[in-house]
Amino acid sequence: MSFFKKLKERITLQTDTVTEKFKDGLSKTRDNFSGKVNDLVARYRKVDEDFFEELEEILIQADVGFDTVMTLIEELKMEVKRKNIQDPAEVHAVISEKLVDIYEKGGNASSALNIQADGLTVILFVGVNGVGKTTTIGKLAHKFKGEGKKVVLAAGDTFRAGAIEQLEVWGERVGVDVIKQGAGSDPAAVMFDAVQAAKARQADILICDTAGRLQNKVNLMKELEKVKRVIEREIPGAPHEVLLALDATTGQNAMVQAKTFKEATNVSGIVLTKLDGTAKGGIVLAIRNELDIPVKFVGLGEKMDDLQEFNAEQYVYGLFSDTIEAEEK
Ligand SMILES: Nc1nc2c(ncn2[C@@H]2O[C@H](COP(=O)(O)OP(=O)(O)O)[C@@H](O)[C@H]2O)c(=O)[nH]1
Ligand SMILES: [Mg+2]
Repeated sequence: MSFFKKLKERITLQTDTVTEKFKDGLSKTRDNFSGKVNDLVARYRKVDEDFFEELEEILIQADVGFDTVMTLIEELKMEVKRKNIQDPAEVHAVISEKLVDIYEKGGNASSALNIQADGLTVILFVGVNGVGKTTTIGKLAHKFKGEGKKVVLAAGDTFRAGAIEQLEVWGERVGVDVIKQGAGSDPAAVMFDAVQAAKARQADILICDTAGRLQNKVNLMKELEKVKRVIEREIPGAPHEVLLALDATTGQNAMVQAKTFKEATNVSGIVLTKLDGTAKGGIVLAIRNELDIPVKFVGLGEKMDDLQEFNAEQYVYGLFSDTIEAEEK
């Protein structure tokens, strides 16, 4: 069976709405990246060194990341040789297969959150200003609420003007409580209050917003450590997830932020926001490979239900859906 067929079979195990979300959210990348691959395949009559060189360039331009591209091209060459593929059109399926492989290989690829079976689960959001932390918290609260969980939000960004109000708006929209103090107050004190409130209200999930200032690594580390210490003291083992929000439209900058945060704190997963806003959605692969932190969620739009659990197969299907659906006909 062809890989495209297998891919199609596997993703239909999930709902069509998930597939549609990924397809919609990846449309810019698909037009850009897959469009170029299609064009490449059409221009070459056989798979040769020049073909691979052009493909390498296309992948680099899609922000897949240099090291990842090198590995991918090596593996593609081997596979093409092994299967004795001559026709460039057949390389399409091999590329998509390798993209899924490259994402899933090396373990630690699961997008599942560490949710406690009993008692409170605490999720801490970190990331620089404007990447989409507060928005993602709102979306995630909506998702949990839909699963019948009781959710409390902590307005830990006491630094940025309007940040508390923004979280409150999300709280109202979604219908969950927001624990806050005044602007400028100590984020660690807000976290303390929020943990007490979450316990008293027998919440299942506490999601904590934080400020995104990043003047220097020492300050960042100090502030995050203080917030984490307070949470941990109140709930041993918490926070159960530290999710780093990264803006997909910022490319290499997002990689640099990820490295900084990874050095400063234990990041358990990444939320890659605004994937819908970039034509360079290959950044998912670069993050996965160069940082070895799983991408747990992707932001595919600004609406409440535009947050999806990351799934490598849905992602690759979203990249190549035009080709796959054309082949079916
Ligand atoms: N298109 C799109 N916009 C997003 C997404 N996530 C967040 N945003 C927008 O990014 C901007 C900054 O988000 P915000 O949550 O305030 O970032 P924060 O400073 O990290 O809390 C807002 O205008 C959001 O609507 C996404 O997945 N897609
Ligand atoms: Mg915010």
